[in-house]
Amino acid sequence: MKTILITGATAGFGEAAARKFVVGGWRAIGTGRRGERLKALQDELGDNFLPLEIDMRDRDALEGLAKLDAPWGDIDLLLNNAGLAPPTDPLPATDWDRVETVIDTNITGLVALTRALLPQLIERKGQIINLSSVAATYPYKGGAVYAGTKAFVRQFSLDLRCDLAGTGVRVTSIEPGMAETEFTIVRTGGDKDASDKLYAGMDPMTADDLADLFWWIANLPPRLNINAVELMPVTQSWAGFAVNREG
Ligand code: NDP
Ligand code: 8X3
Repeated sequence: MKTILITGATAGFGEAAARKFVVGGWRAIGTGRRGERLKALQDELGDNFLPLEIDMRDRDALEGLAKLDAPWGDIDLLLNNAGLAPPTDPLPATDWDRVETVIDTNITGLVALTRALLPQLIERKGQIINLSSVAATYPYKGGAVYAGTKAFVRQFSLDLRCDLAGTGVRVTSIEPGMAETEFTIVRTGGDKDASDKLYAGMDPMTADDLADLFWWIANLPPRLNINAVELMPVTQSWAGFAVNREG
């Protein structure tokens, strides 16, 4: 039986991935700050789901994930999914706490956890799937900090492959566009109406779409590395450059 470690399993992509992998016969370790949600997921999924209440900003706790007892310690796949965005306000108008939380979670936590798990992933010829975003490639107004963190994740994923040459460890950067989860509710500081409005009438991707993609990548032959996957709902595309003619 294989084991996946999913960061951010309390909502969205991570929660859907936990269901997909446990139902598919894997063991799943799920982390997040909301312990009651992890407990509910364990009640639903049973003994093959291990809930661990961990904040991505707690480096000691992240490093502890590399020292779990068997069978949980035999991690085959690290799904670096936990992440969030600050509001799309201009940077000077955005609370520093929000900015710092996003950078610490999306970048520092992800790197700390990956670094801690790499020795055992190398030993097991394991796999890493990192959540980047289309925001890593295509700029939009109010996206600077979030997009910057996701560009980091994309480049970190590609460069890590160079370090891991010859180890058999696979690394993938997933770069989704709009998917309806709690992402926009969190980004707007809890504004469910704003979130509903953003996704209204545009048939966004779902958390299950992403879980299906993770499952496909996890079950490919070990000779194959998917470097990066960029995906969007059919209804989302690009708006072109903005030109300011007033100087
Ligand atoms: P959700 O808001 O639905 O879920 C985010 C998850 O991340 C939650 O489980 C949350 O857990 C966890 N998380 C956030 N901050 C922390 C933290 N400091 N410590 C521990 N866990 C944390 O969002 P999505 O499922 O949509 O997002 C998952 C990933 O996909 C993110 O990295 C996001 O940037 C990325 N993404 C999302 C897109 C979208 O349109 N939805 C598109 C492209 C990329 P808790 O709050 O309980 O700690
Ligand atoms: C989130 C996708 O398009 O809202 O990463 O920036 S988008």
